[in-house]
Amino acid sequence: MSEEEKIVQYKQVGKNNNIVLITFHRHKDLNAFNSQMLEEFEEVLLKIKQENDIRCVIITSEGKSFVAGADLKWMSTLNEENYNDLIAKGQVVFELIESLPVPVIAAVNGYALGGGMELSLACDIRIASSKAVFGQPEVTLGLAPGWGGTVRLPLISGLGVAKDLILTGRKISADEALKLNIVSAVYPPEELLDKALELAETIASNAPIAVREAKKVFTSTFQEKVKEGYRKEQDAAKPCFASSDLKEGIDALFNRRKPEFKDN
Ligand code: DAK
Repeated sequence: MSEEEKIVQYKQVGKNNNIVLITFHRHKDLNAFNSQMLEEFEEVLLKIKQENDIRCVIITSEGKSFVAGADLKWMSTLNEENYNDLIAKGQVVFELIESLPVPVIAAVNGYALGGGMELSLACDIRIASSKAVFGQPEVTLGLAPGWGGTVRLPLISGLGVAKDLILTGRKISADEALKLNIVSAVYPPEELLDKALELAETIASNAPIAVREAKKVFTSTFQEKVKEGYRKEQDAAKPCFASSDLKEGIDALFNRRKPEFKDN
């Protein structure tokens, strides 16, 4: 497959060519994560991990969606026997972001829902377009978050806000995400990428050893908490994948109707 055909594309940018810009190209499905996208993303992150000259990474997408979560068409093919393939891969890839030696900025251009919001939470810094929409709508589909949302969101926004967002499944605007400390700044859509680059250049101009060591302290301090949260999310997934409510939730979403959950 040529580079242009890939879902996850990347290039080196910036004054000294030492910033990596990763963009997702699965517009037709609003950049929802399927297994190919997760594989490609992992491959790119592993390449970056081995590079010594990179100083910062930016993750973004074009269009109206950053990442609309896990691919629900793919998810609806899973059950309590094989759901672990999905959960494990997403967890591993998002942990890889935290284990990169350089800072990662999420430039959230549009929908960041479910796994898409969790991706942004795994990044070191989040900035957003004024058109971005955040949310952890898993419970509205019959699921509990599975890619670190229950552990990273409370660390970032505080437990009360995390419980509000995860238990209601409500979507919030970029401005509300700013008020809730989920993002550091909100910009007009046409300025987002330039602002992300500006931020990346600031980081790239700082002492590389000091930046790497600072990030390493954050990662190692919270690593055990994240791993423990991941294990608990895996346990929480089992009854959800065994339930008929999950099928109902996904079917209702695709058919644009209200789900009728039966608690089984
Ligand atoms: N998966 C697959 N396709 C999706 C998608 C998704 N998450 N989101 C959107 N699409 C597709 C739509 O089906 C539609 O495809 P076509 O019908 O054109 O073929 C196309 O993208 C455009 O979507 P819409 O027509 O719906 O566009 P609208 O502008 O009307 O609405 C929307 C945009 C983002 C509000 C809406 O598409 C939407 O609500 N999408 C679902 C978003 C969502 O609920 N995301 C969270 C997914 S849950 C776990 C592991 C992982 C996870 C959880 C647990 N363990 C195993 C425990 C992760 C969970 C999630 O991420």
